[in-house]
Amino acid sequence: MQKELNRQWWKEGVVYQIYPRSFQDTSGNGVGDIQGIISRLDYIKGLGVDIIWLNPVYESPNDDNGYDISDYRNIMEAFGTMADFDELLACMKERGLKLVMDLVVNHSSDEHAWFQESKKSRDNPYRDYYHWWPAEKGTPPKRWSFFDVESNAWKYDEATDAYYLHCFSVKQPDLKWENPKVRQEIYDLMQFWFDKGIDGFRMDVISFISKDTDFPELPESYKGEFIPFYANGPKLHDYLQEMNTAVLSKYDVMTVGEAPGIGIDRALDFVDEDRNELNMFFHFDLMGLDREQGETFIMAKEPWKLSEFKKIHSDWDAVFAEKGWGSMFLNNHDFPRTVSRWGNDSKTHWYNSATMLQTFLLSMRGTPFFYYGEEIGMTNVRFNSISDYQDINTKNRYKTIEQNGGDLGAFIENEKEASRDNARTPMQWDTSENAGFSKTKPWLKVNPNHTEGINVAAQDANKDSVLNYFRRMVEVRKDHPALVYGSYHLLLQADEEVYAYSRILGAERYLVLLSFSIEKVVKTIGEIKFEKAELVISNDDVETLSNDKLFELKPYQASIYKLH
Ligand code: TEU
Repeated sequence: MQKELNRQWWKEGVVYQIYPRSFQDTSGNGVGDIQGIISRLDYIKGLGVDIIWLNPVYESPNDDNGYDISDYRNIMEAFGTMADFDELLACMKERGLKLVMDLVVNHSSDEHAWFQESKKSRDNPYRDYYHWWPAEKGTPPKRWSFFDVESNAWKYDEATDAYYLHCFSVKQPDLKWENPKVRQEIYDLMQFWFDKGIDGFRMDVISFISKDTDFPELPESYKGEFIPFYANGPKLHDYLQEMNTAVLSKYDVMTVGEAPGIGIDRALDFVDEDRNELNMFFHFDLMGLDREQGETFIMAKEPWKLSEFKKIHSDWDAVFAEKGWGSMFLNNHDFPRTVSRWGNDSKTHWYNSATMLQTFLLSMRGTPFFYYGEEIGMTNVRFNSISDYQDINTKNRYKTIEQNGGDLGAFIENEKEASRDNARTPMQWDTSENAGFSKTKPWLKVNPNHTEGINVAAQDANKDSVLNYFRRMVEVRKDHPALVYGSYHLLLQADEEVYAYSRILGAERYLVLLSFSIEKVVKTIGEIKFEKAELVISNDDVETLSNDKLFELKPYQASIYKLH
């Protein structure tokens, strides 16, 4: 018997992520702003997407581009004012677009008033808002930091002769969730934004919020990988359930946690509807596929295998087949560009691979998240010189390698494929000097390929562009509930060239064929006869073969068929 669909707007919606610094500058400071987003809302609506996830726009000294918040109830000056924000929300509502904000509460900025108070004295009322280790207890047990030149998450502060914990940069002290006052502050600020009318939160490193505040020496099980260790805090689910009761349950909103360190074994603890925690979360299994495992972001020596790519997605789909719900993404502001990483951004294969990957995200079961520029196939910028990079992660790791006398040339080669700045270059609107992003020098260099067809103006005018394929494929998802709610069945499991699966809802059956090969391929899938199959969409010409059990795919071709 077919189970009930449990329809939700956030399952059916397509998400468009905007990194506000890089989207559209209207004030002329080289940094994107809220008025810029407003000016592009018709474009966004015209993509067919439903939900915007906005990276942080709150007041911040920008040590980590807004992920270091100094006031949760104010807008960053470079982005505009609260009046601009209210206008954005109103304009989005007029167009039927939903807004999901970033909630960054594992840590604040060290310039937040709470931390400014906390560091003043050991008996300050805000002392216990952060994790402090008094120096008379000796050096604190090792904890690893993402953005610290020494990779040390403890920073000594002379004023009170104590260390504070910062899992990210020294300017991002971790908030102490174990303190009920901190949790109440967070629930209050969430309520502040919900009362304005926003539609949800993407929750930054939510898997890290709970800590063992005794800070024991690392356990035996610790194998040099901090992320799963950080993600396994003792009270994590108590806090999420409390947050749900206190705030989330009162609104019809969407939540998506960023959950590094969470694998399929613990997935349902977050999103099983009966547990009242979150709607979905981002896992990082795919993002780790072509990286060395451990504490680094270094590219793996071996290329990734399609069979592994399929296994990750098939395993995650299976977890949520009966309960919970998944999310699908191939890149975001922390990872290189989709077409450069998972496809092929050479002139020959760029169009097919960019549109094939769009077809993939839009034909899988979880909610698809697209990152600005993905709809026009934006690529990695691959800066040659450290002076072009702005990202704290790249800059601080460069310093570490420099201090240790390591191979800086090899590091820059790595960053050309791995740096977060690849995904942060300004949106490519047209062929003008700064790609239509700004009238002045942008905060991060524009990718020169905006003059070579990778821009909105050119692609809008061309019916066979990546952009117009994206629009058509979004419509295909909307028109076929089986692509949203249907069950997923992997076919050709071990094949290293073609990713094939079916999506089935009631009597409706669809077959998705995705080639990841740079060669033309001819294959067969059991008894499926292509003569009878009805083509729904393809990004290339479809050949009819004389043997109707065979199908052919051009390099990076994607096709969806309705099966009868
Ligand atoms: O990122 C957390 C983070 O570092 C992971 O996404 C990481 O990339 C992954 O675990 C690698 O396996 C979030 C934000 O997205 C990022 O932009 C911020 O810099 C960071 O938190 C700190 O707020």
